[in-house]
This record gives sequence, structure tokens and C-alpha cells, in this order.
Amino acid sequence: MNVSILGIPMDLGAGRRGVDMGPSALRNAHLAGRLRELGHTVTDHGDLNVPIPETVDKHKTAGYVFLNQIIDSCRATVQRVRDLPAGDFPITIGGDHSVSMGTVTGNALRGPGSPRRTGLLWVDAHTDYNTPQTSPSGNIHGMPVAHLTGLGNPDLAGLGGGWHMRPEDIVMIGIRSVDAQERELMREAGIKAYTMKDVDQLGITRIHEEVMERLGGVDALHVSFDADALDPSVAPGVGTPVPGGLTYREGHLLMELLCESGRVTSLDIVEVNPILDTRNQTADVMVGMAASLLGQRIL
Ligand code: DIR
Ligand code: MN
Ligand code: MN
Ligand code: MN
Repeated sequence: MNVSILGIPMDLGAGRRGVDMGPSALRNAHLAGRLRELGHTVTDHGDLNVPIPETVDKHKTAGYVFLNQIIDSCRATVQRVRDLPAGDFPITIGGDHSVSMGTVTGNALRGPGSPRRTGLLWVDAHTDYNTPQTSPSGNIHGMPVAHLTGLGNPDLAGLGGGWHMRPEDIVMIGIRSVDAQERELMREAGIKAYTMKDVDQLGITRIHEEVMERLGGVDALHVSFDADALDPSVAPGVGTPVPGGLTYREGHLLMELLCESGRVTSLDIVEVNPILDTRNQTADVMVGMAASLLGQRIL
């Protein structure tokens, strides 16, 4: 397979500094090399140009921190992802999770028959379904899924022209931190979310089967993997760690089963924060997750 890597060193959507170094940390953990060992042809397209917080005046606009810069970066992301070589498997590396408004939209608008009906598998401790009205922080990394379904700021929600994610095509896994009013929005939207309780009760195998059935009708399937979905003991280098996350094996098993399904067409790896990490452990683990999704086998 031809794999395209694109870095988005976005640090404006999260509350803590350092995720802008995520792309470097993941490259340092040999993302491209690991995928080449699996037989893939890998092209690294470098990083998008994203302003650093120090050069931007930090203020809230209509409840959003760094709104205009994130709109600009997401628009650029849509273009860059859209223009990646046809047929490639894009891996977009963040950066905080606000980048996924651009990556999911860009992928939906790629390829023949676009906009493609796109399934979105959101692997995260958080549902990221806040709007400025419900967000306790104003940090946009807690809001991407809401905007992908058309809520919130019209520019962020309008990245795909008239295109939006259908709530029924979104499934979340690993959830264990949801804000009070965000929960109401999730309920209204009817988005399927497998919480950690569901993971404990059903196991990853059953959840994977259900996801495949639920997303049986989509033409593209995007996996957006926030490193904080994993337990902080496995992935400590994240800005908002929440105890009780996916184990190392649960993460890998999910990626291995998704690989066997042959259905996944693009991947985000986001929220890796090397400043908060231990010897690049989190980037290493996330590179392993990408490798499992792209064909790494134990035997
Ligand atoms: C929280 C934290 N729900 C917020 N969200 C995070 O600020 O909206 N998302 N950490 O990844
Ligand atoms: Mn997230
Ligand atoms: Mn998260
Ligand atoms: Mn986040």
C-alpha cells in the first residue's frame, strides 16, 4: 500500500503546551520505517505550517480560544489532505485533536465519488462533542466531533462546504470523560459511544463486530486515535490523562481486527505530547498502534 504521512503541529486547541511536537516525536519513534518494514511505500509530506501560540494573541472569541487560527489551519488541512496522491492511505499526525475537523473533512472530500459517505471511529477518552456553549474550557480540541456534525461555529462546521458527518456514521470507543452538557448533546445527536464500561463488559472483539455492522454502508472509514484513549500507564504523554483507559493489548487488538476487516481508509494519530512523556514512550506506543492497523502481525 502507498502511505502518505502529513504532520499538523497544532498546539492551539489544547489547554497545555507541547502537542505541536507530536509529529517530531512520532517520526523519532520511526513511524515511516516501521510501516516500510511491513512492505508499504511511505511518503512523508512534512508538516503543515501552523502558528505557535506565542505569536498569537490568546483571547476567547465567542467562547473559542484561538478560533481564527484554527479555522485557517483546518482549511489548509482540508486542502492538503484532499490533494494527497489518489489511492494513498493518509496518516495525519497531530497536534491536538482540533486537527481532525480538517483531516476527516479532507478525507471525505478525496477520491472518486466524493464527498464519500464516511464512517468515523473516534478512539478517545473524551467524546469531543462540546460547543462553546457547553465547553468548560473553550479549548477547541474538545469540540471537533460536534463541528463535524454541523454544530457550533459556521466556519469550522462548514469546512466541507455543505458536507457533514452523519451522527449515525460515528462510533466512539474508550470513552470515560464527558462534560455535563456535552452528554446532553451526545444524547440528542444519537452518536454511538462504547464507554470503558462497555469495553470491560463486551470486550474489544464484540465491539469491533458491532462497529463493522453499524458502519457497513460507508464508502470510507477514518480512524481518529487520540493517545489519551489508552490508559495513562501505557500512554503518559498526553495533556488530559484519564485513569481507566484501554490497555496496551486492547488498543492493539482493536487495530489488528480493523486491519483484518480491510475497511479502514485513513488514520489520525493525535494528542501525543512529548513534554509530558517518559522517554518518548507514548509516541512509540502510538507508532505500534499504526503498525498493527497497517498489517503488523505477531507471527
Ligand atoms: C474537555 C477535555 N472535555 C474539554 N477534552 C479533551 O475541554 O472540552 N479532549 N481533553 O481531548
Ligand atoms: Mn480527543
Ligand atoms: Mn481525549
Ligand atoms: Mn484532546
